[in-house]
Amino acid sequence: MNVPQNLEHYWMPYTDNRRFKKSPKMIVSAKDMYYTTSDGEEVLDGLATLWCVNAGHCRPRIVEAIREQAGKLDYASSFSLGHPLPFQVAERIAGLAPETMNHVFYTNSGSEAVDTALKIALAFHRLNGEASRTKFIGREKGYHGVNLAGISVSGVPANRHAYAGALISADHLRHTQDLGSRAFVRGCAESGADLADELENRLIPLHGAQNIAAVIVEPVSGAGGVLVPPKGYLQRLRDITARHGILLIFDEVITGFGRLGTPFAAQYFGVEPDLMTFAKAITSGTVPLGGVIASDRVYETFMNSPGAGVEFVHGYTYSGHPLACAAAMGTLDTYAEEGLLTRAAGPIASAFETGVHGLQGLPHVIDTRNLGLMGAVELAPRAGAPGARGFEAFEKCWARGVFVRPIGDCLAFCPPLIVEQQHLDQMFGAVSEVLQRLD
Ligand code: PXG
Ligand code: PLP
Repeated sequence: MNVPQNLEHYWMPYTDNRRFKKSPKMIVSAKDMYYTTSDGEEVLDGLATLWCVNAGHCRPRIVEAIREQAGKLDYASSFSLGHPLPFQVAERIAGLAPETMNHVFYTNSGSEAVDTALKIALAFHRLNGEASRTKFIGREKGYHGVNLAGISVSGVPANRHAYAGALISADHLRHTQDLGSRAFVRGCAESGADLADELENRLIPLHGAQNIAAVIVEPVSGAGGVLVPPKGYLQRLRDITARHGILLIFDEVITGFGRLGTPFAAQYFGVEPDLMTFAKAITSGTVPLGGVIASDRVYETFMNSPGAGVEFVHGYTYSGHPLACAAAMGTLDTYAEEGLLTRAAGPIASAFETGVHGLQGLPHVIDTRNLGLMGAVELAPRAGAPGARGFEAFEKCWARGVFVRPIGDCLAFCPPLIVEQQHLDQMFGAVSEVLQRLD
């Protein structure tokens, strides 16, 4: 296989470059549930790569849609011009989204989707004569991408510290994890909805509702370690935000497009936010595409704004890119034809749950958790070396031909939605063998 000799010029994202370049893990091709490495080994993709390849790799309809589009209309801008595909994709997304959420603004990534949603919230309040609503509320352990506004609302400490002076105004709810009373829970915990009351009891009195633009949360935290909300928690956030004129944003970059067995997590939980972000699985990871879905109320506020001209002063060169939209069409076709958006509500999700919780009792395991087709096992950290045990477990799983993601001392599982029992057996079998022998 063709492995580049010179690795120096690529400054790799979110990577220990020095470590990687000493011993590179190089993927050269992929099909369905598996990668092939430069050594010719097959590796099971246990994380839909980065929580996005929901249809599996190199699926024919998606490949064909991209190929065909590249030769037909390679690029056209969406700034005061149009081309058909983004309209068609938006109609399909609106058809999948909750009833009152019908308007799609495109970005190229989840990070851009988050910044876009926050800007929509600010501009929305200004149009309503409430320009003092500029503060955002995020949540500890939340991940909202890497742009400056996104890391301001995010609650992963390592992503924020180096940029502290440049963050926008935000405060944070507590996260919902409690290893004391809610470890090894299957799905949503019965207790803990009252954690949402902190918004009304502490944060709103502290900052003043009239100064708060929006609350942003992932329905299920992903990159923070797969934290599943307690029953009723998200509904309570909805009730409180509505009472105080605060917008609620669901960051569905991971949960969107079938991860919980419904098109969006909003439907799984039966809670309608004002704005939802998406990215990743809209194209099954094939071509960068993200966006924000706005409720009718939010969209109409912009469309009814006084005067003529651009209603929302925002947009990316590649918003609604033809290749990305073609990939989205191929992806949505694949999801529809194979019933993938509901698969995580069926028997395979029960088998996944059994697999995740089957790790309980193995050495170092302090929690197992799951919802739909996302889950995690958490290991006790080594004294003085947080994350070391998790990273070693990840490397040993990779050596056994299974890719799962280390998040500190957690291993996260998020397989493509085409996953079958034999893949679950392979994945949890490898993890179990590794954990049994780990220091
Ligand atoms: N919001 C959420 C909820 C995400 O999970 C983003 C925004 C940002 O999307 P982009 O496309 O800009 O990366 C994400 C992305 C990890 C990991 O550590 C997770 C993500 C990205 C990279 C690493 O598991 N999620
Ligand atoms: N920087 C410069 C100099 C630009 O001209 C542009 C876009 O025209 C951007 C940044 C933003 O790029 P994008 O629209 O791809 O986000």
